[in-house]
Amino acid sequence: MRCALVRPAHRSSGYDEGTQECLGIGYVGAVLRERGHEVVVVDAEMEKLADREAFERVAASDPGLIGFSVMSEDALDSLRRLARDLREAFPRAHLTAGGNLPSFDPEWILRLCPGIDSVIRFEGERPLLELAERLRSGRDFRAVPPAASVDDLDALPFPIRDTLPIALKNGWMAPISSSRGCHARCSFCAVHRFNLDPARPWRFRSPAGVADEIDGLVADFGVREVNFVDDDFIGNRKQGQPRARELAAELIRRGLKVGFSLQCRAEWIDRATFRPLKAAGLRMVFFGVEAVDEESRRRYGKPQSRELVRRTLELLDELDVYAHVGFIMFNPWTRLEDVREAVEFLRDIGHLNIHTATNFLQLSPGTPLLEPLAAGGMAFREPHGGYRWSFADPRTASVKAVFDRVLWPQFPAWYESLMAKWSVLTARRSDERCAHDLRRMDDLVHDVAIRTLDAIESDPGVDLFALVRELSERTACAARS
Ligand code: B12
Ligand code: SF4
Repeated sequence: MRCALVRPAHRSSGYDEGTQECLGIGYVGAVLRERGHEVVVVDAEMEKLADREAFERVAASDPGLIGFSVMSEDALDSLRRLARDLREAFPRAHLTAGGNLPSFDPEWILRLCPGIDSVIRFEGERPLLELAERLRSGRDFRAVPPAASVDDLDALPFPIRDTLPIALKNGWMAPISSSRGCHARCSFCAVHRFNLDPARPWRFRSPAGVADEIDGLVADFGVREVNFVDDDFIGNRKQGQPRARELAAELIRRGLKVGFSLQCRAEWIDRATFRPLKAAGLRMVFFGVEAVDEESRRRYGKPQSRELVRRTLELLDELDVYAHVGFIMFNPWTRLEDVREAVEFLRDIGHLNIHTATNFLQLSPGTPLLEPLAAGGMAFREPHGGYRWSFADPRTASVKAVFDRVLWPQFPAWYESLMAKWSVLTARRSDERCAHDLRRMDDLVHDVAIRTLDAIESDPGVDLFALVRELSERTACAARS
């Protein structure tokens, strides 16, 4: 069967020029190809294709099965248009959609895109293959068995890498997935619900299999850096830390001089595991801090202590591994004192920046916190499909509005310096200039945050337009100097 796998273009967030490869398509495409189906990949997001161009690329492959990969509602406008036009041009083709959003909200996708025949929920390898086989042999597609998590990740073929050359040319690292799922149950994250095997919330590949895949990426594409997209690369102490150490040893044994980045929970970051990872090429670690005040930590289901955060950062610093932290500054119940406490803590650990200062709770379908908020009338679906929520305290809404208006215009410059610092880091030389620019912008964030909090705390009725104007002028001045 001729299959086209398509990532629709996303609504632009203004700074995400280009994007890394879509591994979801890579994995489902690999199982189709392995069983003799022809697969064409059209990544309209990565190639910045207009809908018409994406349509023409898909149409040129004369597909019998079209599968859309949809991560978030940002893809919905383009998905809707493509599905409509392809339905009209290929009335006999089967159109399906998979990925995070269709997995958690299949009815919404089917309602919004009447041209789509089916939705494949959760891990798509087995059901998409079954669908293609059924279509090829003229059997009823509705009898595809329900979704289940892949039990043996080592048995899956390596993802197809049709778009990797473009991603590498655009400066992206090769993504690689070495595990799926996570043991934790953070209420702002849907990963644990995407996993359908309660007995094994975190499934992992063997170190040898991962090293083989990296070996292939080096040999076939000249890859020098990979980004592990695992939600929690380490996963647990009993199996996950030894696995990480074995992988490090294997990469060193094979002489694979590949730099890599990963994300994991702070509680798994210890010297015994991270020293060997560093020796094997680890350059950057992302971990979530998310909140410091008691109430938010309780609501997020992420009770890690400040001591753990500090210890983790100290260790990464000692190992010369770049640390990147996630933080959710605003949620519906955030109080002014929580913002102040967070700003000072982040400043103290050196991670107060435009992103950590402005980031807010994002309610994707499947996220546990969405349910009580929607039921309590505090979260609403917007016409484009995303969710918006409201603050319990209007003063916090004012603080966020000021942060957004004053700090967001600086985001592109900050992001550019961050990326420059990151590429400088990966190239293993230090660049004082990037570091200086970033420090200066971080100081600016602190200044804006404290002035905003002081102004709104002392007078909740303060003229916000005047405050934004004053802070924007100061910020623009400081940014120019
Ligand atoms: C890399 C990544 C990105 C990349 C995009 C790369 C891409 N499209 O693949 C970037 C950085 C751009 C990104 C952005 C965002 N991301 Co993101 N991202 C990830 C991450 C870390 C890895 C994705 C991945 O490669 N996984 C490995 C592959 C194998 O799994 P998969 O993509 O789920 O694919 C499987 C199934 O979904 C399905 N499938 C996928 N495509 C298809 C297609 C068909 C036809 C079929 C049948 C099946 C199918 O089968 C695949 C194989 O089993 C995940 C976390 C994770 N580990 O999955 C978060 C994650 C998917 N992202 C998330 C979010 C929230 C976002 C953002 C909204 C964040 C933001 N606020 O900006 C944006 C939205 C992007 C957009 N504009 O739409 C959430 C989704 C929440 C949810 N509802 O489940 C996740 C789960 C992170 C998290 N812990 O919360 N992201
Ligand atoms: S936020 Fe991270 S640690 Fe928490 S459930 Fe999601 S993947 Fe796991």
